Amino acid sequence: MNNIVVIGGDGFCGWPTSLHLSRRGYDVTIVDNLSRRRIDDDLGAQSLTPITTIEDRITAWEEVSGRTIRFEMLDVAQEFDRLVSLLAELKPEAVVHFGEQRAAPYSMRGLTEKRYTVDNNINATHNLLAAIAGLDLDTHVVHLGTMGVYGYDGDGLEIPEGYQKVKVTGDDGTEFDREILYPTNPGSVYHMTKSMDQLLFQFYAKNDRMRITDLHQGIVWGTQTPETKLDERLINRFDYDGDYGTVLNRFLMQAAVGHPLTVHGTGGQTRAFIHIRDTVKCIQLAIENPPAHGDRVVIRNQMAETLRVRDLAELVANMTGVQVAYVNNPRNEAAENDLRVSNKSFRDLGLNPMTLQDGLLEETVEIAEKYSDRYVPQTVSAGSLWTKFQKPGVVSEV
Ligand code: NAD
Ligand code: USQ
Repeated sequence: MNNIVVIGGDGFCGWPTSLHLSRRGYDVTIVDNLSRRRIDDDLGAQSLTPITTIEDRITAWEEVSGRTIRFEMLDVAQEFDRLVSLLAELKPEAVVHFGEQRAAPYSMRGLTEKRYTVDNNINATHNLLAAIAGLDLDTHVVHLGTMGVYGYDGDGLEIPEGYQKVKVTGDDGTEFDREILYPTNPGSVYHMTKSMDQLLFQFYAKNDRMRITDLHQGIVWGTQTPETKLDERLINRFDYDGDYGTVLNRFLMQAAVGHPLTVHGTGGQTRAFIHIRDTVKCIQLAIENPPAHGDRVVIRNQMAETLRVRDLAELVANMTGVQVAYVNNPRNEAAENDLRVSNKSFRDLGLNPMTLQDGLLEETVEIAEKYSDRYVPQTVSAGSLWTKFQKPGVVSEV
């Protein structure tokens, strides 16, 4: 079986993906600069679950599975020559690219974080594409994009998988049919970098006939996969802090320690969700179903279901008895939106994703409650305000 490089393979999605692929016989090399662990230290916000060092993770995996994963500490955005040498040596069948700064609130904290997010994410993506093109490799790039590139001002129109058919009216009234990238409408500097990534992919697919899959993923929830459960040293990370904690993980953690659930605004925001177990399956499906040479970028929507934030809060509150707090929204986003999304392409490849109803209880008991003694109350508040017009504070508790 061929080599697979997983950039960002020490992260929340990257680690379980690396194990999933390794277990299925792929020779996995993790490339990571461990920037995420450094940001944890800077923010004083560690994973709720006790993650071990990357070296210990890899040793544990070898002991448990008999399979070897190689690790290269490398900054894809900064160390271009080392990236080129590694790719020249491995000639990977695919590179899975998770290696970006991925928190919207972190990207809106201040000028330093905005600039870091743009520099890191755009350079990382472009360096990867330029390296593969320069080496003339036949490597398939599988990138983790986000549902957020589409924006959240939906009115019920089903969001297609990346491309939109449009009619353009010329000066003389003649109508032309076009298919364009679905117009992007990012809601944070982070989401903006994912929108910019799309253009980089479009160019390299066209110019260099590179095979590229861009996965527009919804919010990932859950912690463990069958592989990360095999040994406690393999445990995946679980973030609940105001920057990196995603909404459901935050609510589960808050419920476990009796903190009122922090619903932003009215909670009318509808978002797409997928469990980490399905994320890893989707990556394998994407690797095994590459585009043909000369194809445009294949865009797949990677999500299982859509939910409104206040309904999510109600679900968790009903299960645990915790209060719900409606807080001033620190973000600049639509107060209410509909969201209908096509996920036909993964369903056609056989994905039958799990839903919140299937996994919430396990997540509450086996993660949020089990590790609640590691909870640091100071890290819970969402400190990043999107604009000077946003105000912190609780509006009401129910
Ligand atoms: P994460 O922060 O846990 O992992 C990202 C990893 O990439 C970290 O280990 C980090 O050290 C590494 N990294 C960052 N910049 C790098 C660089 N320049 N060179 C080498 N390594 C670098 O994030 P995650 O939650 O695993 O997300 C992974 C990808 O999936 C991101 O691109 C994110 O945008 C996308 N995504 C995540 C979610 C989610 O809910 N977590 C949802 C949709 C899309
Ligand atoms: N929210 C609350 N209360 C909280 C936290 C969040 O009401 O305590 C709300 C937010 O205002 C937002 C929604 O929940 O309306 C989702 O927020 P989130 O932090 O869970 O997700 P988001 O910032 O969109 O980012 C996450 C990942 C990112 C990924 C994205 C997928 O961090 O990497 O790209 O989900 S998506 O949202 O589909 O674009």
